[in-house]
Amino acid sequence: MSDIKMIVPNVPNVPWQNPPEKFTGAPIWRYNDNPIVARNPIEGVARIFNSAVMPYGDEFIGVFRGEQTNGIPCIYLGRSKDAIHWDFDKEKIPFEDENGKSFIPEYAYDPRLVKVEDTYYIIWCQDFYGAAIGLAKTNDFKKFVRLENPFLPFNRNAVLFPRKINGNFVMLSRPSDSGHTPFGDIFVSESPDLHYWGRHRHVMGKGKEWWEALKIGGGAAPIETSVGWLLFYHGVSGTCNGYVYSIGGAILDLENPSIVRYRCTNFLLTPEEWYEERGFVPNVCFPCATIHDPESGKIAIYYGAADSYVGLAFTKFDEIVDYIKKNSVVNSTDVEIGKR
Ligand code: BMA
Repeated sequence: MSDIKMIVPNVPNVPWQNPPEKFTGAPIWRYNDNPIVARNPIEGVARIFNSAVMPYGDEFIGVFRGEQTNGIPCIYLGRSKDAIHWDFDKEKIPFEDENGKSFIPEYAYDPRLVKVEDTYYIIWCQDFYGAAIGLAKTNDFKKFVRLENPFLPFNRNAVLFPRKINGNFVMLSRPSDSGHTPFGDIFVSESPDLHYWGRHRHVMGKGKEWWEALKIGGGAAPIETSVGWLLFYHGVSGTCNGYVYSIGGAILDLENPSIVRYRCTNFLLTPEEWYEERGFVPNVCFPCATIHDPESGKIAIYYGAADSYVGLAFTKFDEIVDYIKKNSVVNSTDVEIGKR
């Protein structure tokens, strides 16, 4: 019996498929019937990928990046009984601002969905005189109130922690430029009220291993555990044939997440299957969410595949933590407080 645990509510109906007999790398395996969302899922939407899901009541709900047939990404709501088969709304999420005025972002991509206390937050990338982070809240998935942009441009990748730390909301983000940024480290910022953000700290930079040697970015919302915040993030290799996105794993300090306790030197999952290697943008595994159950230790990881599909992979909590710890290499900028 393992003495480490996830400090999260039970989700007994977490989607699951048993592991293969053995692994050559990390103990993480793909769902046999991947991809779980195929092309042309809704009228007017050519591809759904880089999307985030979570339990909602006895079922599941999610925010999905849908690339419309004009090529512009928007966020759509989806619901599912088993977290594998999804029904999508035909219309984009109808945000409104804090005065009740309709707000439809010009474009919106890579949404994350995180519950803090009793409220659900959607975090995504949108235009703010350049690519920046958008933020909205909902309590019922009917009314979606868009809040102030948390950060200045350019920043295209952010995810909120699922609880306040020392009384503040906490967000990971990756400052960047407006395009396909050839650099990028993960930073953490705090806010007492989701309007004013500060106390910015560096969390971790690109790795020295080649799979994450170009840039990194936050992925799924960190999972609170007795060893720290378990983070599945993306690491990018800049090859002569374009970027390759893999899934990495790290564990951040519980009370001070700018400190990296463990960081796996190997990728956990890298493009290997046809739906990861072939698509609108080949060679992309881009994690955006997990569904996890502390009782069984099951973790389901949702990731975008080749900017074309949604993929699902599984791991066991104690095995993945063990793998990350055994293969951990942290450098001086990982373990410092991240303030200069
Ligand atoms: C990143 C983001 C992601 C995308 C990835 C690969 O910069 O735009 O949405 O999945 O590139 O194209």
